[in-house]
Amino acid sequence: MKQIGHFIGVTILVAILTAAIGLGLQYAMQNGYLMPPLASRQGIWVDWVFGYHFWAMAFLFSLILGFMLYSIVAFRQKKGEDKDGEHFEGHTGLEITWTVLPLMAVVFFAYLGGESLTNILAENPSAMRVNVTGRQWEWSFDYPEYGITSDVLVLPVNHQALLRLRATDVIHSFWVPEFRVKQDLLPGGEVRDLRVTPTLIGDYKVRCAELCGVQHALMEAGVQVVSRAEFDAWVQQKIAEDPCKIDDVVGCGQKLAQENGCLACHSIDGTKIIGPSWKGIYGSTETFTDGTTSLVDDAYIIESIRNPGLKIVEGFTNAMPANAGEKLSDEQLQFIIEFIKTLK
Ligand code: HEC
Ligand SMILES: [Cu+2]
Repeated sequence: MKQIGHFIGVTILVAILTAAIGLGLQYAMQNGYLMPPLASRQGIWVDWVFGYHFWAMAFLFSLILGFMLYSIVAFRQKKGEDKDGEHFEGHTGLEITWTVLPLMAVVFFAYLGGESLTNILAENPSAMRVNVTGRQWEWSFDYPEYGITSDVLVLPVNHQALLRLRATDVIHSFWVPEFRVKQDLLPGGEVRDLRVTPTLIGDYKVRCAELCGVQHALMEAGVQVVSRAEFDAWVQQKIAEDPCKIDDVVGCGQKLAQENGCLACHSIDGTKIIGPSWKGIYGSTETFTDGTTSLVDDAYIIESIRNPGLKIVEGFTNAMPANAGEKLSDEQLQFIIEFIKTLK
């Protein structure tokens, strides 16, 4: 009889703790203390699953804490009591309970996971495509439907974007916390898809969520969710100011160097980053690790881009990816050379 009393006591305690902690977590979640504001339709499903997880966490935490607190008080050592407590071994009913209940819980969460994944992957046939490239250590965004490229991801609100993700060097990961969803970018030509329907106008940040080298922590880009009208105006402006569309050879070279990630390793102001600065190199004489030298002219620059491992500039390592310039045509290489020539 006394046992039933203890059981009721501890059950009430666990229930109260679960309710208090669970409600606290729900409150914290809804008021932005646990996660940044929700800004995508896909994220609704992530938060939905999180909501259940918080209850599971509150319950399991309370189960341990409740039994512990209860035992500390109810079963504390009484005056004059100096023997060991009663010893028991095995309890079939208890063992069946703690096998079956967790099994049901796991199956329930598997159902929640499947349900939310189905909704997160739901395709909208009119989605806008954006090709996202991640490389050490920056992002670029191509809009094939408009022929524009940007280093900021601009998305119209309430319109599904189909992000087609790829990496050129190592594994990166696309993550905008407000969108909740996350997807790795793989090197080797494989493209991964991520669908995002932004729901909240505002400025966010995409950050790389996969350790990808020394400047991993700095691998960020702006994300702007704007109205449809603002998006259209942005596209028009991008087209109008594209130097490659208005025969500005030097400007186009600079843009290509930016878009192809060259400027992440090559400064234009003399600073040494991963690779040699481009300032003043055109017409100078370069010394290589094997002691040989070469004049920096068009042919040398083309060779350095097409076959970076051939000659390694003294003081540097063979860190330039062999495919750094794979997307560049011969004509585009010439634009980059024209740009390098201006960096005196
Ligand atoms: C991950 C860093 C990295 C990226 C990205 C990169 N490079 Fe390099 N680059 C280097 C390093 C390191 C060297 C020096 C070692 C060598 O000669 O290969 C170098 C050398 C060069 C040189 C010879 C410079 C000199 O002073 O002799 C040229 C030209 C060049 N890169 C052009 C480019 C272009 C164009 C791009 C973009 C399409 C690019 N690089 C992208 C790291 C990089
Ligand atoms: Cu990265």
